[in-house]
Amino acid sequence: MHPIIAAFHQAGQGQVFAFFDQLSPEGQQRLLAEAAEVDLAEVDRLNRTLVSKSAAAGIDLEGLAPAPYERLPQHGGDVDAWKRAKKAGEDALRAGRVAAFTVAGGQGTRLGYDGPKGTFPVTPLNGKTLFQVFAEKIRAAGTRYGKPIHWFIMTSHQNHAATEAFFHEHERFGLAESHVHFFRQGRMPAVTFEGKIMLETKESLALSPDGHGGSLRALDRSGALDLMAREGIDTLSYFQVDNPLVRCIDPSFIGWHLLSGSEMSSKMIPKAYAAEKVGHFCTQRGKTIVVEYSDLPPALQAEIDPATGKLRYLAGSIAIHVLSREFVRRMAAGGEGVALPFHRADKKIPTVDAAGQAVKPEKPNGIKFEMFVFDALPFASRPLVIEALRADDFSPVKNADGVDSPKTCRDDQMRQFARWLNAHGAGLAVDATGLPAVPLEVSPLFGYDEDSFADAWKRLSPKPKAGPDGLRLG
Ligand code: UD2
Repeated sequence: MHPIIAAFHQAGQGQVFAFFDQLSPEGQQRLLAEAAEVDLAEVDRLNRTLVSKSAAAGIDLEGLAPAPYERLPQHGGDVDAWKRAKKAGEDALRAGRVAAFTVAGGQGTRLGYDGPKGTFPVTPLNGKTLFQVFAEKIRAAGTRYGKPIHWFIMTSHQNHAATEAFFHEHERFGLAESHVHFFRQGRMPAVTFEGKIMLETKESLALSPDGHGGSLRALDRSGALDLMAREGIDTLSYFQVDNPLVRCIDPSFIGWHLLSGSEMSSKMIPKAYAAEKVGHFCTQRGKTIVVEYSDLPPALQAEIDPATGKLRYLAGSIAIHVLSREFVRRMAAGGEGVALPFHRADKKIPTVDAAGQAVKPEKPNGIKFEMFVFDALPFASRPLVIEALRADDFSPVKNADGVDSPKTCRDDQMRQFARWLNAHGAGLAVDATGLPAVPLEVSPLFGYDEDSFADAWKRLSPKPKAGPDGLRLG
């Protein structure tokens, strides 16, 4: 018997090869290759901790409290400390110590978009894609600090080839080939409620991406960390693919991280309302943790802090982090007690029945396992949370309509452009929410944040005026 098949039988997972004898030689090779990706000991551990009924416990709330964070100067933060942070971040950028890192392994399922999410058009007038917006921000920041910035992009098996092809087709939006790096995240097998690894077809496993937390081991496995070390990069600016407002390269944030000797730092924004779908920065037993919206009981989410009259668990996690390279390496290596936990999600998983016929389930029939990057926080020394402005950092595209949709995101981009312009006397008419009366778009290559915009605007002569069709800059 093939050693992989024998190992699966020994682990009680022999069902994976139930149809093996009926497969073509190619089909057999495919199944064996996928099976070789599976860490049977890890699956066994997950079966004991997450799948078995006795293991199904709620989240541990003991000693949970809101995490402290560094306030912005305009909200009472230390003005000089923010200035020092910005300077330190700019120095690190000039020294080429910082790389950008995007997790882009997810599919745009909720958005109903077929294709890598980064290829979705988002800007209000030119319809630039998410990837183009990030590429231009990164390119412009490299120019500003005199050092081209490396960009690492994590894809998944489903979208890797399409993502690479998209960048190739667009000549990486002007970034050098040597500075854009793609690598795939790992996969995990789905299991039944009895802990049996599931087949998707007779010749393939039901495999799915291992969550954005898989990015830490994927950075290591792909050689990205070694490349960074060779290039003198020790700091990663981490963001998600769905948020074009993000300051991909934020000197103040980078500087706060470096000056405080933190291994992992995060941005918070005050939650807009109790049920907003973001994580919560908390402390527990001396550690900083993020408790996901689906895990924090609604009563706690709605609790009011009598001292401020605001939500007690106000600090929302918007999935923007700075990570130290060697911290990522340590997390990836694992070892005694150092590992990201897996989370369980019960899902409808297309599979085959005992006769090998395709089954499309109507209710959840199995479990997927995912790791979350924020679960690295409790392992980091001196983790730091800093405040950010929603208007400058967060407007994701997640749903086809309603909140966090293409429309809300376009409007938020235009509000930001109007704010930048009006800060310099452009005199644009805006409504009570700051939305301009005419459409606007500022290219990141003109200005990608308040400072770079201000510099470009000062140089511009004559100053353009918005016509009835709006205004495009850059
Ligand atoms: C995430 C956070 C939430 C909040 C919100 C802000 C989790 C569990 N929740 O919610 O607290 O910060 O974002 O927008 O993270 N991805 C991969 N590989 C995977 C899975 C996801 O690369 O296997 C990427 C995906 O491409 C996207 C990001 O991770 O860039 C977030 O994924 P999501 O849409 O599943 O996260 P969401 O909106 O539930």
